[in-house]
Amino acid sequence: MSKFLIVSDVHGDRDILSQIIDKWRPHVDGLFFNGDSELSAQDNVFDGVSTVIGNMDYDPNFAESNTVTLKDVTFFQTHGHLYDVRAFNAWANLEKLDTSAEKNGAQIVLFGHTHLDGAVAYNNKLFINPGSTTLPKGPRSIIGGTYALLLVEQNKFIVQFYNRSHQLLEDLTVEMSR
Ligand SMILES: [Mn+2]
Repeated sequence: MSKFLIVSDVHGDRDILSQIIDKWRPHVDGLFFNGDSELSAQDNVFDGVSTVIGNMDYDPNFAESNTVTLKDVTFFQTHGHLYDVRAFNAWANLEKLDTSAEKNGAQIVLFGHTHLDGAVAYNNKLFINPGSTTLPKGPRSIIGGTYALLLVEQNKFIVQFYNRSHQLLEDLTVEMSR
């Protein structure tokens, strides 16, 4: 089994980002940050982390998107603002993301921007938004912020969501066959 950490939209909350990465780095096969850190791309919190630029980031050294293959899984990662992702219909407006993911041969699509956590299977891909650790929106904002882990098993993908105290939010787990 392989495991990947996915965090997004910390909006300057470097402490929680550094805490999450320190906690999970020894246990995962890849680390992703989906944009809107408001930090420098060279910040050492991003050592070994795949990052992208968000609409609130001003360091041009962040990539607009990344296609990364780790442990036989191909990820397409981007913030979402360049792909028409919007909060009001976050899970119904995935066409642009899907087209780019398809072109890049990705099975997993990682994004952020909406600050709404969730994972949805669409067009044979798994779309994952870890939510925001710091400025959560929507009905689950009462949780106070979320991030995600992707577990890749032989026949399925499992997405788990965690709160800022690193507690598993079991009810939010999403599975998709592989
Ligand atoms: Mn944001």
